[in-house]
Amino acid sequence: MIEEVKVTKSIIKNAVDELLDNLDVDVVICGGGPAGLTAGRYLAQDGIKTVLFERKLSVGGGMWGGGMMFPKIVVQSEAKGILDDFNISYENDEGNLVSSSIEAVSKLTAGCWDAGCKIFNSISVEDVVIREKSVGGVVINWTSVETSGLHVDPVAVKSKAVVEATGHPLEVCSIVEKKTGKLNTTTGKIIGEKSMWAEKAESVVVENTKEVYPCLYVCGMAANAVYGAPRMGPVFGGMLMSGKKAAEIISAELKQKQS
Ligand code: 48H
Repeated sequence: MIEEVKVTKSIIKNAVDELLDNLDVDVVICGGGPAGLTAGRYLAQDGIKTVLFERKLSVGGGMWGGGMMFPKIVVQSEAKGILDDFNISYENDEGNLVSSSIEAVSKLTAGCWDAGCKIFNSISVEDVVIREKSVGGVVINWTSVETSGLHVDPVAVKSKAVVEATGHPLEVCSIVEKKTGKLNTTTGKIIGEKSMWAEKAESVVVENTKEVYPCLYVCGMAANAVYGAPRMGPVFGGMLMSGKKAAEIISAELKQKQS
């Protein structure tokens, strides 16, 4: 029998239990765009306890809209293995792979979830936890608190590593730059995203995927923005490969620390 208060209790109890289970984890991913979702899948698949916080109701970031709202994305052939891992279909169009942005977001999300990465939506990362000279977690609040401008203190989540995957605004790096004054860039500061040059942007995004501050790893569009590289328009292979690389370096780092 469906009884309203029972429904209410089921929802609140299960949601709170899930959040409580994910307050002390191996990795926190900030942002559920293509890079964050890809990182989440490969980390969780490797047995690493991973949680992803997404500001909006829906994950997927800038992928839903394809290019100028034509719901197609281009993925270069180097990233074909990742499309295959997520069972995302594609057409080969003059050497580039073309997929539906709707199918791609849905399957990246399902792949991330099925691998065991916990995804929490409507939660914004508004700060980081700092221990000595490294990042030790994130500070979160409901997005609705942020958007309504309420003065409500946030809460903290502990993790061994944090992934900055907030895309163009690189919110986590901005906070760390402001509060610690030193990132692992040539200037110690955010260098800033450059104008479009797809070929160059895609060739450097994987290289720019690295530890930008102790225990803080940057991937996706944020990686090019922090290291002063160009944007690439609706080409998404670099986002997928960057997310995968972030997972690989963090996984190797955590295993080394454990041994
Ligand atoms: C929680 C947050 C916060 C926060 C933001 O923008 P995204 O899609 O980022 P990527 O790097 O996975 O992919 C970039 C790609 O979509 C893109 O924009 C490209 C390729 N542009 C090229 C061009 O030339 O323009 O996703 C970031 C996600 C979003 O869903 C945000 O809502 C979320 O992060 N987010 N989540 N806490 N503080 N800030």
